[in-house]
Amino acid sequence: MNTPTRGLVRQPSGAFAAALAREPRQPPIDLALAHAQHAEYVAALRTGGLAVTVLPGDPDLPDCCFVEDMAVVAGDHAVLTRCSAPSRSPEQAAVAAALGSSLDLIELPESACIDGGDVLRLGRTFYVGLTERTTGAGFEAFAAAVARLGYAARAVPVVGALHLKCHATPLSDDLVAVTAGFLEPGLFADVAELLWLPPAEAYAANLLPIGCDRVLVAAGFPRTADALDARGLDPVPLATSEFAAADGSLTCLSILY
Ligand code: CIR
Repeated sequence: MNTPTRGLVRQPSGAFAAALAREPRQPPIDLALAHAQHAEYVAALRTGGLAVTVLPGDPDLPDCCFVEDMAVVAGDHAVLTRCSAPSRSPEQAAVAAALGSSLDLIELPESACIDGGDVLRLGRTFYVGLTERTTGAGFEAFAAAVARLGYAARAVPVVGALHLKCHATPLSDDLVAVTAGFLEPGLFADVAELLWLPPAEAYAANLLPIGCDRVLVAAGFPRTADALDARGLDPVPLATSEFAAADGSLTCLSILY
């Protein structure tokens, strides 16, 4: 995995309390707390040495802080995804404009539905979760786009989660953190070692490596942090309660490249 040097994030919308959520939380999202947690996230990326561009939130786009879903970086290109949630499509313009200053942009056909949260890369292969957000047509279109850049793509059936990266996140090109019991055990076994995480802490399987063995992990999941530590990695716990309330976690909040 090439160590990223840049990050793109977007502040929570003033309407973040109206973000999509499969089971809306009571009490509702606390916007001030969301901003504070987001600021801590940005600070952690910067402490890790990343140059971070922070886009302002848009009061008309409740989910706009979840930039990951809008684009997937492949080398010096960014594939612009197509989010199947209609309220989210307009989030992409600002993300594309920011990435377009340093990356070549690739558009997918309108028939393709694919969220960045469903895409992870190990070396020259992208794994794409088939979920309620990413269709077979989305996978096919994405696979064709990255094939032209010299990458392979494999589809991964996912059940019981919004996105593939709810259950599996790469910690390096040859190590993937996976929640036990959620994905087919042999899925990455031919290309990467698996770091099994406890199902009781399933939310914390969404981890974000930021270089120098540092890994951002949701706060409050000690067994996951211990598993990282035992592996010689440096877990950096961050509070994510307000993003979790909108079905989001750590990777969702940035595009690192
Ligand atoms: C949504 O439902 O689209 C947002 N509320 C959450 C998106 C989370 N994104 C991600 O996991 N990549």
